[in-house]
Amino acid sequence: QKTLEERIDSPETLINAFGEKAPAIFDQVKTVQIVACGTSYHAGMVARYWLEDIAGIPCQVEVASEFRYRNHVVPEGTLFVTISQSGETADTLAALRDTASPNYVGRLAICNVDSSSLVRESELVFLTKAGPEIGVASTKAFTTQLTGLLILVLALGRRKGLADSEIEKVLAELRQLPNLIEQASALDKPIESLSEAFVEKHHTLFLGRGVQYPVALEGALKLKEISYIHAEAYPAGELKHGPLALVDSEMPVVAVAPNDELLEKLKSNLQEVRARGGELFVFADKNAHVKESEGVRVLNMPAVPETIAPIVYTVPLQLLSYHVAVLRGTDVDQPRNLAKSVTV
Ligand code: F1P
Repeated sequence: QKTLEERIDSPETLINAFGEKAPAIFDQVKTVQIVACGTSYHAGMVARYWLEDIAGIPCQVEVASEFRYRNHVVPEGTLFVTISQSGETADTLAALRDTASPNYVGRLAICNVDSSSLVRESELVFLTKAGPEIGVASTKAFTTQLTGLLILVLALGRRKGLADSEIEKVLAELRQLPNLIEQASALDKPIESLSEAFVEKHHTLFLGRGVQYPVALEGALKLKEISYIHAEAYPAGELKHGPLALVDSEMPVVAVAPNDELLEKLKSNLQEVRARGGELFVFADKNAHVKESEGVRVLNMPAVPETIAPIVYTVPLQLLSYHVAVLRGTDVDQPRNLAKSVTV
């Protein structure tokens, strides 16, 4: 069986990743509706930034658990995309079964399990092939979902006139991904050392801007799921619209700020946190030379091309939650109250 890299080694082969009905359906797509739960929903939020930014295709994202509880105005030419590790999440399946409008031109499942209901009931499929997730909380499912979604963005974008040279650029970034994920994983020791600061805390705030906001949401979800620390994520600019009231020395704040421009924009938010005694943890590009100081700890990340940064920056956040959970003695693989697939 060919690997993904062999199947989609050039712009014209991207479409092969979605099955034989893809060319006819993709030609009709004017807009995309993404529906998913939990971690998979966060992957969909990242994809919205990519779809609008790279391919110029409008996109809506909604949690599957809400989708069927409101009436939808479905624009003509809507591609309905579900994302799910298991392919058995009841809310996601119910949303898929609620797509009778003729304005939906096709249903695409981005899924990890070939034999799942979601795959069976969708005319288009992208299999993430992440292998079985050992723990309940999705981890490698998320990074592979993002890879699949980026390929979708390129394939749809090409049909809307996105130049092959632009597509080649992103494909070249994607080829660097295994190496960059390895480099991010190699930061395990420094992340373990940072994790000690969270063990005794009851709350944590995650901040991100733009496409890193859903990554911050995912960081907060992982911390909640496996270490049972209350965590919230906000777009950095929202800090002053409420959450700042919560910040004191008992509230560690994690900022995901891959590049200089983002760091510059985040600076005033970070100062506000420091002024209130909140300890800051900045995950930034090592070339941004962010300095550690009193109350500011820095995780120096490898230099990462912009488009794939959300995929790479997810890894240290997952590792942070893992180490906090281990130190707190919780069961990382079987968190209390959670099930691998929520089928009710
Ligand atoms: C959705 C999900 C996971 C979460 C946990 C419960 O599952 O919310 O993101 O980590 O496993 O279910 P899925 O639809 O992606 O299988």
